[in-house]
Amino acid sequence: EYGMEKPQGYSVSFHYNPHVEYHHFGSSHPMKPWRLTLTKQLVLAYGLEYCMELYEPRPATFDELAIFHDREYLSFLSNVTPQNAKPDDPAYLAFGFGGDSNDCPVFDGLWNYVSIYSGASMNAAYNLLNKQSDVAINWSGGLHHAKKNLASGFCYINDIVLAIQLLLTQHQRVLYIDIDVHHGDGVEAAFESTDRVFTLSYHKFGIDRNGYPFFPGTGNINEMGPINPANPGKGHSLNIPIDDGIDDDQYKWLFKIVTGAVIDKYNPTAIVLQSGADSLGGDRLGRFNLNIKAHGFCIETVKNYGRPLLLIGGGGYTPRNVARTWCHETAVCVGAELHNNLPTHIPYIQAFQGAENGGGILYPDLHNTKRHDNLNTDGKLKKMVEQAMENLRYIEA
Ligand code: TV1
Ligand code: CA
Ligand code: ZN
Repeated sequence: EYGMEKPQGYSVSFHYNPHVEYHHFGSSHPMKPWRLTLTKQLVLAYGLEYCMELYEPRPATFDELAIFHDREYLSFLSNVTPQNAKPDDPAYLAFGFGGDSNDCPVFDGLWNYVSIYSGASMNAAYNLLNKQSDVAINWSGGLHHAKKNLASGFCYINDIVLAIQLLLTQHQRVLYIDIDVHHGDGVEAAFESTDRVFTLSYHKFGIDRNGYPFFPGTGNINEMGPINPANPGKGHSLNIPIDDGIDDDQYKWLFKIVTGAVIDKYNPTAIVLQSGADSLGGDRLGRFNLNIKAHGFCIETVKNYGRPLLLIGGGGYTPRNVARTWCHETAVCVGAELHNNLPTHIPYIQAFQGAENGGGILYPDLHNTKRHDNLNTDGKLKKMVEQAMENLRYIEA
């Protein structure tokens, strides 16, 4: 509604099945699918649906998910319910369900939930393949920890791997970029034996005061894929480990220089960007101090390379700020600037109002050094960038 212009010949598609919203991991679980309801409400309130093509994708089928996942794992996942689950069944724990952390609970409609978010990522990938859009968005996806036979870190099906596999049918080199605060280990592992996918993850890395590593504990700067010289995937992963409290300027500098170097050297023909919103300041699980526009800067930077782009969600545990960020990033994709005052006629407006909820504006200040002191010095970050550049010696387009 305010100054939105769609650049000629440039198209954005939005892939969303609203049934994903009605699933619950359990009341105390930090993953809240209704953050997608909030996101959708903001996107609609700003009129962004008029600036892009909307799709309501069908759920993915068992056979479609089996392109990546083991059938035994999928059989278990498709049959398990809160009623029939046996938490002492060895298969239950071996497939990653329940356990002490209960990161991956069995809840009502689990199979429906995973097929919906996966179907949306696959539908988005097909849209890029058919050249129906230049940027395809699925905020319900981005579940980067799932392995072919293992649920991990709130992720059951790896929709990112499935989407990349589709892109590989036409693209020789696909770049995967992950700005979720957690390491994108599942995607990295899935493509460790190929040089046709390069994975780049920015994340918090380190041991906490309680002695536990920040989840999943992998992704140090020296982890760059297999070291066996016979493996073509050698050197085709780059990990950027970051400490607590990184600020906007540091992150933007780091992202621009490292991502730019990877795109220049690897020269991908398609890019998949996981935009986990748990890297924002004030996230319930995250440790960074980023503001919404710094997070969005990463999307804009990648978009400006003009390659087919699949933009997907991921983590994000302070729902009102997840919604703000993904609404802003949808606007970045269509080239719109949004009014800072939120439209007041929208459902769930209370979730954004009051000083503690961001004062009814789209861009509240999330930089909150009281929660996470900045342990990243410019000197340390500079050294890390030097090391990252050194790691890129394996790739030459
Ligand atoms: C049930 C109820 C589960 C409350 C899990 C936070 C909960 C967490 C819960 C939680 C929680 C994690 C670990 C511990 C490894 C385990 C979507 C040593 C308040 C992409 C996944 C983080 C992040 C998993 C997913 C992590 C993503 N943190 N309350 N669990 N064991 N698990 O640390 O990357 O964002 O926290
Ligand atoms: Ca990451
Ligand atoms: Zn995360």
